[in-house]
Amino acid sequence: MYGGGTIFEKPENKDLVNEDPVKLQEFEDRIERGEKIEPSDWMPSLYRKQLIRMIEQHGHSEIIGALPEGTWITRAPGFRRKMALIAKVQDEVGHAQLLYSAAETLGKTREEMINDLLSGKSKYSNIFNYPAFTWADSCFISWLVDAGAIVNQLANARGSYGPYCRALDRICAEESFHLKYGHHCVIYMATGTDIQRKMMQEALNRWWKPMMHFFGPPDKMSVHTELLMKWKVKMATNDDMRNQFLDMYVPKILELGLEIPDPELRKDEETGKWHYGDPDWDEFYRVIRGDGPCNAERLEVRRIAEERGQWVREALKKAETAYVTPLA
Ligand code: FAQ
Repeated sequence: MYGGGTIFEKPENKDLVNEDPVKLQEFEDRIERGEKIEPSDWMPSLYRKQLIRMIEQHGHSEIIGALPEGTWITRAPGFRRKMALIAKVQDEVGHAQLLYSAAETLGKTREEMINDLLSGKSKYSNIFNYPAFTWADSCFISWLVDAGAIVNQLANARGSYGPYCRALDRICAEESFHLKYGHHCVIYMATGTDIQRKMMQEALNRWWKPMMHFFGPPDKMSVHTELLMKWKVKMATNDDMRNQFLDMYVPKILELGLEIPDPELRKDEETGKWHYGDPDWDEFYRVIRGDGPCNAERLEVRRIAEERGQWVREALKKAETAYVTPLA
């Protein structure tokens, strides 16, 4: 399914060998000084390539991420929950627009990005390939998946590429509302009837492993981290972000009387690091290669949306041309 070519190999640094060493040094000095790199600035082609990969994947994740929650709009329990969920799903799609625009500044067109998503060449977050069976699954996503996204995005918003950082600032502001909404939904379920509590616990059991995968493979298996951290595209390693998430959210989950489905989970107070059971990394790799429970369905829904929206894009193009054509 995945056709990305260099999957899971260290990115070849041959591009760097061909770069002008003086320009490369100036670029790295600017990053070291904490300056932002802007689209018209000189940058090594590998920096451009890596940013496109990461921002594009992030954009796809937002748009595909709207799907599992989106299926709950018609079934949300009550009008207020329905309105909030509609607004949240709209926000996620809006985040994709911001991210695609940021990636476009690096030279890849939106059409190319969408084509690469639909062909399976580009990735999107593992977690959105799991089904949202019950309302509690939707509550889990709104609280804890958004929480994970915020940990990652707050860190990377301090990174080096101006357009990505500015998009992340805006996204984080909106995500913090999602987090409050999601937390409220989970509190309501976890402090509700026996059936509601059971539903919430079952959702937590289903989503915990994909949530551990969400931050990426363990540092020792990560292929891009070293270079991306050097160039301040990533501002924390995968393990550090996972650890930060556990630090912040394990107490909040336990406070609600929910059980985390990992008997090995414990914090080493000396190192400040969490120890957790193997979340089955083989499953992670299978899912991101296209073989998860909902990969085919997610891409098919996107393909249909693309097909049905074609006439709108064509009409917009025609309207644009009509507008600039001088009257006879
Ligand atoms: N899923 O060397 P690393 C959201 C791939 S937004 C799929 O460690 P890297 C909002 C990785 O691409 C969620 N693939 O990679 C929302 C690479 O393969 P490649 C998305 C993954 O880039 C909430 C290979 O594994 N957020 O949720 C994943 O240094 C609620 C090796 O991995 C972002 O995209 C994964 N989880 O670190 C929406 C943030 N992890 O490309 C709706 C920006 C790794 O060589 C509802 N991205 N892979 O073929 C990042 O921060 C980084 O790209 C990481 C991965 C941390 C995700």
